[in-house]
Amino acid sequence: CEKIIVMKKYFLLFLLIISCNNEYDTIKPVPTERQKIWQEMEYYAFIHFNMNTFTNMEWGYGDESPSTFNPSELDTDQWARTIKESGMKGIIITAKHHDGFSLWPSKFTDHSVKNSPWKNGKGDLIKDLEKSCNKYNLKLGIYLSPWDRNHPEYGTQNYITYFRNQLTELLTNYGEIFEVWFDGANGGSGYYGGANEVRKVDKKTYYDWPNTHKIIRKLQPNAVIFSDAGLDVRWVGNEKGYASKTTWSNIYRDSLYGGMPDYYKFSSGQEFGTHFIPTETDVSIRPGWYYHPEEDDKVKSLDKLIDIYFNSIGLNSSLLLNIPVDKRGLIHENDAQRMLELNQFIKNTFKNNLIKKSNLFFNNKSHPINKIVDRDIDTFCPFKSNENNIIDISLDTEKLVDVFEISENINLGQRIKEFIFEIKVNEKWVTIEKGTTIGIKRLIKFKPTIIKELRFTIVDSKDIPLVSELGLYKSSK
Ligand code: FUL
Repeated sequence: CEKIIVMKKYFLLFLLIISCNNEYDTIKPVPTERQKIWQEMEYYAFIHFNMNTFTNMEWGYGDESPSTFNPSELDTDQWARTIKESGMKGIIITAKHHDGFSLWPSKFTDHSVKNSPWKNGKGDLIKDLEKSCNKYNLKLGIYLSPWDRNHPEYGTQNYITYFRNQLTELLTNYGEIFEVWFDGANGGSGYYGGANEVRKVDKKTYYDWPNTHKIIRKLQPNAVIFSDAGLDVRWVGNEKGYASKTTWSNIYRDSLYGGMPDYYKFSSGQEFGTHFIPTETDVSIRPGWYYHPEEDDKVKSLDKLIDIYFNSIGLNSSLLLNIPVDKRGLIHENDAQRMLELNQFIKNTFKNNLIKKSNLFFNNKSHPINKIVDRDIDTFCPFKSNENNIIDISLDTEKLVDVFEISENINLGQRIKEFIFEIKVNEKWVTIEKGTTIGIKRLIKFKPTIIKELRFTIVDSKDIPLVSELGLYKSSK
């Protein structure tokens, strides 16, 4: 009889586990392991440094002589140190831009550093950068332009073989690569080995991307692939630093392709999209992607960068901030100063979550707040339905605040589609924001106000919403 009771107990426990799991079904699509790791990085650097740095161009034609590439004080340790001190987690380098010049001594072309005066042709900039990244504990990513205005065979199948050979070199000889970055600009006028003509390619079919992706998956299984169409990370749709207010990571991937003309229309993603492909917001700290001395006094202001931070990382996206390394081969003093200032702002603003000692009230009862201030995506508010879930928060004392943060557990699928955020001022509820999506992180900035009570209502959600993190801060600027 005891045996039966024990068996019954186990059976009931089993039923309970099943029913709990059913309550929080996975709502597909969900991130892969490599996307989860990438998404935690949030903020990392782009470096545009290549032939254009020396010709003062943005897009080289492809006829530049390798002898033009000649940095006087190139120091990748200075890049990595400055980037590390700026709170970024990695560096993506333009190994080859549209003009075709390669920053590593590729076996497959003479159009590279090996024919430049830099280090008497013995240099390998990607190797130097790999070492500096290791030294400063940063991840390394690779930008390899699919378009090549130098290569004589661009437009033919032989060029695709060349492109894949170069990709293989980059993914084999430089340690772990966290992101492979493919630009959408493709085909047009160029030098093309002296042909000096316009070459158009069919953007949908020419590159045969599925087979190139296979090479990446084989050589660097942990790397995320960026392009307009993913596979893993997609373009935010503009180069200004602003994600869309509505940002679903879900998208119908098969309807996208690199370089599609009206790509910006997809910035918001699609609620019922079949694939999970979060956006990456790429923007330069100066007007140009490459260094131009006349832009030394045009480094974006701290206020502008803060606004970009809130409108990228704060809108379910990552921030890829470009630093145009100068002709010396150094991050310019003006850029370095601004990068450090932004980091000070981020560190000081988010160091103290003022919500930590609050009373949390939802589902008609009080709950301990610890599980949603623990930075653990897998702990979340156990709501019961997908409509009108209200979270009431009462702070331990009145506080001056101006930033609200909320995250959902995207590991089980992005769900929230409509919310309202309110604060109580002089005994009256004031609506700060009526919004749509949340995703991995949403930051809401408002006028500094002294408050004791706040309320977050999830008006509508694809399924039971899983709010995993809340934060309240006073910005340091
Ligand atoms: C663009 C390129 O054409 C620019 O030169 C730059 O590399 C930027 C990040 O992507 O589409």
